[in-house]
Amino acid sequence: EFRDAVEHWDAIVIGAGLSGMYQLLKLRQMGFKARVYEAGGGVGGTWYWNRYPGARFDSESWTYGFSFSPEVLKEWDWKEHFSGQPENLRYCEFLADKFDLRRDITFNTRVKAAHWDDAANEWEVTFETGGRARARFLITAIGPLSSPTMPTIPGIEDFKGESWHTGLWPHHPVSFEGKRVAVIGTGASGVQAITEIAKTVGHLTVFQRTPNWCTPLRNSKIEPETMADIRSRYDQIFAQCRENWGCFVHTADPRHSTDVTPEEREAFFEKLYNTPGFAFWQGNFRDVLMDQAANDALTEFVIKKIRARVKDQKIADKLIPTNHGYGTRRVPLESGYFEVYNQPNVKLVDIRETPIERVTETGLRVGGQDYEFDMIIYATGFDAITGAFDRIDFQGRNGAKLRDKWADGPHTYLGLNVAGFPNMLTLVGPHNAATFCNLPRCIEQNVEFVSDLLAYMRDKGLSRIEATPEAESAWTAHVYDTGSRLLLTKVDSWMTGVNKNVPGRLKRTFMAYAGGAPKYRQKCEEIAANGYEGFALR
Ligand code: NA7
Repeated sequence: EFRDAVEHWDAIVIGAGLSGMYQLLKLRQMGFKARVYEAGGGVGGTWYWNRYPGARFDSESWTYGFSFSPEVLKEWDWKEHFSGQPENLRYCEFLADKFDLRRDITFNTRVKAAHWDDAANEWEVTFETGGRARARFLITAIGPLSSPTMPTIPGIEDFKGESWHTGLWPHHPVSFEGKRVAVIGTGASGVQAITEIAKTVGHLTVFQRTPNWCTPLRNSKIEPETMADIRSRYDQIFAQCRENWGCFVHTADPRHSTDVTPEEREAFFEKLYNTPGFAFWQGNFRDVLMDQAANDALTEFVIKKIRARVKDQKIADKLIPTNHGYGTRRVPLESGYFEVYNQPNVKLVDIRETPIERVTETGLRVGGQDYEFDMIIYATGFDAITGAFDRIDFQGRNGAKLRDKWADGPHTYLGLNVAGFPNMLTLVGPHNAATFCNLPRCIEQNVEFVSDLLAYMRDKGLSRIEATPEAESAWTAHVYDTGSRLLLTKVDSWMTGVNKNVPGRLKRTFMAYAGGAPKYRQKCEEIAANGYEGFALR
């Protein structure tokens, strides 16, 4: 008689990106029988999938690596201040080797459904490839930007040339030489890809719907002496990140922009514009992302920079955002992006003026005109933060679906658990501080909180945890309340949950948590110290 084999574990982790890898290590160290199921063929999550040309950190490499292991800090050398995808993936593989993680990971296995079995007090997970597994605890490590979305334009299947999505880039090399290439989308991925592709392409056409406020990355190599210096200061660097809102090394200036003269303000903006990384965004005057007038002044400064870098002012007009101020959407960092449009073999098409009508066998029909391409690149982003949850059929107590519960926006406690979904812990989930973070810094906090919680439950002989509806409502209200201070919650973006490619994502909500990582961590610590206040435990 055929019996469907069911694997049994103490804990199942979905995803082998950075959060899943660290969670696995912690569970193993704690003596839990844990298994990770991963859709991809290897570890690394974001760095496994996003192999598009130009993909790299916008976080300083030496603030991004894990801090939990002195050995890793000692053995791993960063070679660039903002390391590229191939090296970032090697880092993830180095971690997997170092801690022998792969023996507890099942690859090429995408989770289709996860249903809570109340009688058994455990989760049952079903895979797209067939088979099932069961565990007391279910930990999602599925990433905030892991569900790529395609445009809804007709004819995508008709195209006979090569076509790729930046977030699903192939493993083989892709050449642009002598080719006519189209890129659709100008978010952080599009900006990186366009800049790199323009170096070798035959002819490039960029289809832009909304321009973004890009500022310079200013990457450089790390010489061995510099790496030695960084290594000697790791404690101090991570301590500095811990105290920072988004766990970066750039801390907002305590002054308001009106505390100084216009000349001093201009000089400060100039200094930050010339500083590598997110300094200009995260290290600016404290009011520029909250106060409209302060934001307008900063925006004016960036407009001047764009105008100075783009030769044709009609093209500059198209590259300057008009529907949102600087820093109110995720700021793409660039390395020569604006200069790309000075190249004779690069064309910018504003699809707000001339919409893409359809994809054809040979290219795109735009504003009644046919463009021929050898390759179309979709840099159209992700169904952010809740999208990765929506593609799994999560069902909690009484068959309640997570998709339905979050239809109008997320409801969570700390972005880590959902009322009605016992024993499910959501690393980097919606309304978690990790959504606005130099990620590994917040991943460490999330994973350590969850690990301590499981250890506590084991010590006390407890087998079920679930947020109370009251705690969940209070947290959700707090998330919206904190968010309301920021200009970015008044703008359409993946942070406010707007994605015109996804049905039901047209209304603005708020997917992130804007109170900052230090406040979030403190809140988590208080809750733990009070016996996991806000959770019902039994
Ligand atoms: P983003 O930031 O969501 O950018 C997607 C881009 O694609 C953006 O410019 C979109 O324009 C554009 N887009 C999306 N759909 C369409 C259609 N249908 N037609 C034309 N243009 C479209 O994703 P990224 O991958 O760049 O970056 C995601 C994050 O990854 C990034 O913030 C980093 O944190 C890492 P829109 O603005 O919607 O008008």
